[in-house]
Amino acid sequence: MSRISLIGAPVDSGQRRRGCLMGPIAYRVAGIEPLLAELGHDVTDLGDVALGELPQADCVNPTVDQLPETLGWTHALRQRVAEALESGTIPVVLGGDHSLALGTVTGSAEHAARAGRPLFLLWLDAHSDFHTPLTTESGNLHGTPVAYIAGREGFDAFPPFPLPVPGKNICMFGIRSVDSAEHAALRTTEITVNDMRVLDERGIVAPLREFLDQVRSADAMLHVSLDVDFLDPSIAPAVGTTVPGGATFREAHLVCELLHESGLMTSLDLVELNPFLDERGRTARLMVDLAASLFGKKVFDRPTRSFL
Ligand code: 6HN
Ligand code: MN
Ligand code: MN
Ligand code: MN
Repeated sequence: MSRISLIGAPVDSGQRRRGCLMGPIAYRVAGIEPLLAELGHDVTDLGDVALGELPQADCVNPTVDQLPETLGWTHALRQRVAEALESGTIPVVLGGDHSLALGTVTGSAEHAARAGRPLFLLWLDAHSDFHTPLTTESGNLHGTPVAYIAGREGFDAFPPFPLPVPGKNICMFGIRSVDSAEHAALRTTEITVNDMRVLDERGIVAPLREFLDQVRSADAMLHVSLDVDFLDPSIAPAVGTTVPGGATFREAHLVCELLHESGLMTSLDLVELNPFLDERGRTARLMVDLAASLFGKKVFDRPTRSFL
């Protein structure tokens, strides 16, 4: 049994296509709270985080869009996630676009530093989100959180990241769209980039086990960030940045089931759902089902663990 805090994060400032602000409501309508409670968890919905007063902010790169809004969300979500962890619960953040991870992972890092434990990051996404505000071409800040978390330069407008996460603690799955500036920067790091080619060749189990073994032996906290576009657009159309060739229904569930069996996840983001682009709620429902898998839903209870 886990204690879970649902945190609504109607963040829409990290990109220019409106709609992600409806994400938290869609997850609630799709029944995330009763589904997790049915699995035996103690679930509290903390409601939506409000965007406080906006800071004054400017960036030398004029294409950067909605910087004050994103800074405001970063501040508010950092606090909320740190508080949820402090109170002994697992924060499950209902997004909102991926710029919200600038705040949620900061909150996790702050808590990990206080607890004296390392932080690991699992990034499930079509994109590497490794731009800085100086390298982004689109100006959309949802393409930047991993760079901030890893301590890259270029985030002068943001509060310094509490304790940058070393590249060897960061693992990406599902990657199939990386801009050239991101590619060049990623090559200088120890971040594990499991692109779709790796999944095609090795499957998802072996590389995920390698990563989780490291988390376990480091007695670390683990933040998981799940972007809708990790999934193939044929099963998850409700996202503004679809890329063909994504994870299948079973690959995605398997990742979630294995994560649950590991017992290692300490915080979770569900991001980039744009309900305005959905087909009769199917993407929202799939994301909620994946969250259920992450918290122990399975078809059949095996007498022995299949993974560990
Ligand atoms: N996401 N690399 C592209 C850009 O605009 O910087 C796409 C970013 C997608 C962001 O996956 O959350
Ligand atoms: Mn917007
Ligand atoms: Mn993303
Ligand atoms: Mn993405």
